Amino acid sequence: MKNTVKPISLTQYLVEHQRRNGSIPGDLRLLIEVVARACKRISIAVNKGALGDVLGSAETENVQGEVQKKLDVIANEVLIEANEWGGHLAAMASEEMDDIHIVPHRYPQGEYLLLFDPLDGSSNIDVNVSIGTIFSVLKKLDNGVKVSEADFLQPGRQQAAAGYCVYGPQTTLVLTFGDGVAMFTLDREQGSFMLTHDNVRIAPDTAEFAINMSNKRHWSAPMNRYIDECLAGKEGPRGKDFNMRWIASMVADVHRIMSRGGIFMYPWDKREPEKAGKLRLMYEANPMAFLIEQAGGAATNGKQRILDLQPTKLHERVSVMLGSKNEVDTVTAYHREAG
Ligand code: P6P
Repeated sequence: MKNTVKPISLTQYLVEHQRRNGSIPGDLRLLIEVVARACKRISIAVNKGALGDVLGSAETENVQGEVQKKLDVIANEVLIEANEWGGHLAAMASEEMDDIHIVPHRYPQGEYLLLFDPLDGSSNIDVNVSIGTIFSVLKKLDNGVKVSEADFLQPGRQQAAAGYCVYGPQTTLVLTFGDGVAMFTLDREQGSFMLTHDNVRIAPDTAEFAINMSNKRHWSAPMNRYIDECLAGKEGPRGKDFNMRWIASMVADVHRIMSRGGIFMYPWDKREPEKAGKLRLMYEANPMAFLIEQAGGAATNGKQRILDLQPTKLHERVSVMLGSKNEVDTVTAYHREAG
């Protein structure tokens, strides 16, 4: 993707965007700037690597039953501490915390809810592969009742904003407020995120798929049908060869799709049939689906639009197929045909 914009700062972008579109009220602008500053701090911690005693296991487990990495815990604490005093939030929810974190009474409460996976792909941390922070912003229900988990259980189409920050060769923040997608690259000399891409668009067709092929024997028939056709290449029903990528860090795989198209899939499989999928709806699939749709792509769970799913639990999981629209439509059609 070539850089086609004047590199203005994130702050200038947010002010000008609000002046132009009115889609970023003051508290939302403050929230995004605070999250961006937290991502800068996380990027610094991530970049220390072995020099900063931040690698390895924290010897604790999260609500998912996953062993937490030290950086998972650090990133979570950075986001909580950065966001609880500003008066823009009522509460937060994180992949790393069982329950919601209500803004303490010593601080003013705002109308927004912030959900995040503080460090997605953390199995890649110790081997120096790109990881990232994913976040989603909802508005508290206007019901005059004290904020609770019920306020968070809104379909993804209700999001006020969503984004991720990928900690890779560059630290890049990708944002949407529901009127397009913009990318900001961290200028470490200035310490500022600078606009490097605006109105990001994903091509509707692609020849690149991302899936963990080692799970193939556990997939459903339509999932196997779609991948088998991709693998059959030019001589097969798709009439073209496909390439494959799998970074095992959703943020990095999605960023590649944002940058050059593609389709990412983490489908249901029969190892744990009671689970809809591996990825989490509220703070992984919903924010990524919002961004992908805003860039002209599509995102389904194989049957329905992800952004239309009505959550029932804070940490519920979902099957995910997202990226170039025509490919997502094809794999979704196969699932629907299979019933
Ligand atoms: P697997 C990372 O743990 C994550 O939640 C996503 O970022 C990533 O796409 C997926 O899991 C990788 O899962 O089973 O391939 O290790």
